[in-house]
Amino acid sequence: MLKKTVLQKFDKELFKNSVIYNVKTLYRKTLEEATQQQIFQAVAYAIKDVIVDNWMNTQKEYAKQDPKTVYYLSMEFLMGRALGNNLINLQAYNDVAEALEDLGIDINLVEDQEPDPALGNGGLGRLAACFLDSLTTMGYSAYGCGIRYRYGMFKQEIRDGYQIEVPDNWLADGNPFELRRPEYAKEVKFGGYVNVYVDENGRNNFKQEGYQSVKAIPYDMPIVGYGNGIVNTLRIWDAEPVECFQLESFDKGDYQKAVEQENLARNIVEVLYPNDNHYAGKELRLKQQYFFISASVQEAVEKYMRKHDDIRKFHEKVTFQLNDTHPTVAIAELMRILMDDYYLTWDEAWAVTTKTCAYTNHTIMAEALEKWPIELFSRLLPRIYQIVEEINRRFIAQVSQQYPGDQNKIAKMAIIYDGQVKMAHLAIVSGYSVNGVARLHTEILEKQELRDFYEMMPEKFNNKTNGITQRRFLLHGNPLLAQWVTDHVGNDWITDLSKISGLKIYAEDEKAQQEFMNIKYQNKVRLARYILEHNGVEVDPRSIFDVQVKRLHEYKRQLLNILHIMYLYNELKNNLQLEFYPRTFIFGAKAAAGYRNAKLTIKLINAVADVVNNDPSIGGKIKVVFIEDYKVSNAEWIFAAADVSEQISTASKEASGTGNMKFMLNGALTLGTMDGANVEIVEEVGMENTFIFGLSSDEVIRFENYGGYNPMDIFNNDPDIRRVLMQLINGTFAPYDTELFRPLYNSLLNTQSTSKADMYFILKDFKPYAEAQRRVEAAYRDEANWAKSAILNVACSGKFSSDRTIQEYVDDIWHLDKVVLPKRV
Ligand code: 26W
Repeated sequence: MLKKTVLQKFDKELFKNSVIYNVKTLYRKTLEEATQQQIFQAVAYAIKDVIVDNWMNTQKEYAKQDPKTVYYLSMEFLMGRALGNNLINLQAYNDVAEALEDLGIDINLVEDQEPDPALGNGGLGRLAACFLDSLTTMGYSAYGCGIRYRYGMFKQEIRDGYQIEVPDNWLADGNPFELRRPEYAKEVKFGGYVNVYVDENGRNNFKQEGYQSVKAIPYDMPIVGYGNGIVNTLRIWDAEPVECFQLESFDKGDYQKAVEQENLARNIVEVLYPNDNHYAGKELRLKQQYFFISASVQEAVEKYMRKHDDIRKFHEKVTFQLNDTHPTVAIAELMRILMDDYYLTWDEAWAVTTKTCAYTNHTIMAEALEKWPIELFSRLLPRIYQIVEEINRRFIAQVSQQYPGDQNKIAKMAIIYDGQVKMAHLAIVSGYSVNGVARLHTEILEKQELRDFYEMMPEKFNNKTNGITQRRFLLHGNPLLAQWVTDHVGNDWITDLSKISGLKIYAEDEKAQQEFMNIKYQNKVRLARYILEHNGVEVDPRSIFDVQVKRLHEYKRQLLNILHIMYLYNELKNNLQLEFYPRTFIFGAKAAAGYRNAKLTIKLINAVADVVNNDPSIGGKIKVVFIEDYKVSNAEWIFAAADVSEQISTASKEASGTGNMKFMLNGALTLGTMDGANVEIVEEVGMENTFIFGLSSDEVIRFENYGGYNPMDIFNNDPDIRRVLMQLINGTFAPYDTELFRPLYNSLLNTQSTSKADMYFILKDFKPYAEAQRRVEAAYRDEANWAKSAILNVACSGKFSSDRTIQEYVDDIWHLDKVVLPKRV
């Protein structure tokens, strides 16, 4: 087997032998006979061998140093591929690439064999992945806790311009990096009823009876820190039926129950809910939540008690970060364990719980708020519901005391109200910290959405502006630019992104500008090749690459982008001599499977692409490309190749955004609204190096509070906009079905029973957007000045490292101890 010295001081021959050995023992093949997938597996196992040594060593050191640990509780971890990232963080990427080359193997092809684990929807899940990378690189003890979904986010295929969802069987070939840990299995109980017994000490004992249960089995994935030998753990839980077949007591009832329990186990981790920002209230989803939370909290408590004897001091060694409200049952589960298993009093348990749990809010979209019907919640989690009821009862008493006679306060703030359990209220009341994910977002929480809570407990509220890991999104995703940055400012930026500001002095340097533009060009060529291979569309790498990649949602306004493209196309057709800098508009987005307008927007983008890309009269000046199956792996290439970063959400709606930061780091200029973290991007790089347009969040909120605006006024008064809108319903882009895009037209103009017309202010912001787009074109024509702005974007991106974000979480919320491994000989 491979020795651990291999990557500490890379031994090429040892590594090559290890790959050959693995192909032999895993597949009974030689390298020449092995398939690409088998070679990937063999390489992954060779690397895992090294990682496991570091992993054991880290955990041993943690046991010795006993640092405080954060458990990042999240329904989603959008990790992306592991192999390349692990090699980067082991500082072995180039060595391994060379060794593979010796064997006649292209590392890119090997990396491309790995399924891209998509156990997440979008921003929230990817943030969790960046945080684990930063926590580990910075030497903090951390667990990510989540669900090992059998099927992750669906794969997207585009057929006839429509999105088709294809199951993502990411485990089909096995996952070489994971470790099954059956010795840490936990039982999780659902349903039944709660009985109270008085025990011999006169204590009330609460016992859940008549329940169904599943066995939670953890699978551990290593999280490799950059260059520090530290390996943390992402622990994702699989479900198996509990073995309960006792043949003697085998009667009809037991058989029924056994089958039901088996079905429960099979269903619970089957699939990730592909909804982003939309709460659907499905029972299975609540089961998923309690399943992974109960298992994770049980394990956290047991692990603590293996080394300590006083559960009352749990919070001194452990903190739980709730990634949005999805894991909020952790609060009641911890209370349950402390009271029912460790016999703490309510007050003692509450003292521990409220010092352990902290909550991050990721959205203010009303339709995303989790509110479980009491009937469902109490039926599924009877003991947990009792505890939530008691938390609510005590909280309401407190509100009544502080605001005597103010029923309205109770109506607005209660945890249980109107037949519903409000998870955000539970998280705020029971946690010691509530944070938003960008300055503007936190301000909106404090002043609007959570105002009553902020007034009552201002000390809990704080902001943690999101960040991204430069290791994946520059060092791995854009090796050419990464090398160029290192050549100019040294390589400290890899673990301290503030150092990238050293690039500022090169912004006006002509040679640097040319080098930068050349790198961008090469990355555009790489992406163009990908687009040709995957979409069959030829795009010109000399054109402006204008990119919008993110989940498809009305508030993100992909519709604004495509309507503007229709407008540009009209302008060009009107005047074929128009001075027009060639533009490639690139989209990538998955729509929730049941989200009609989102799916129709994908169809519209593809329909416009069909017409525009095939109209010889415009001489290829506009190309529209919809990249199928946008995911972490192709995202890395897309960011690297972008000139323009479209961040055009309706102001106040995008909590932060993190794609915006990835574009900036890769030297794209932001075209955006003053929303989310865009505000802070502008603050860092300067308004003059961005293209900002549109309503401010205050203006949007004012419109919303005073009944909106009338988009018909714009329709009536603006012939350009009117023409574009008419093209939605006159068959310009769907001659075979002129009514096809009617729902989009209606969403902009018709006051329907369910929603306001143009809820997202697309028509209101249309002309300001078009004007900003004209500024983009003018700016791009001045290549030197564009290069200067692009370099400044890279140079000013330091704040947006998730290392900075994590350090703020550590300083203000978690108070973790930094671990340094002793040097190994
Ligand atoms: C219950 C259904 C559901 C599913 C996912 C509701 C809400 C969500 C997420 C909270 C949505 C989400 O991913 N929000 C995004 O979080 C990112 C990380 O903080 C932010 O950068 C994005 O602005 C925000 O939309």
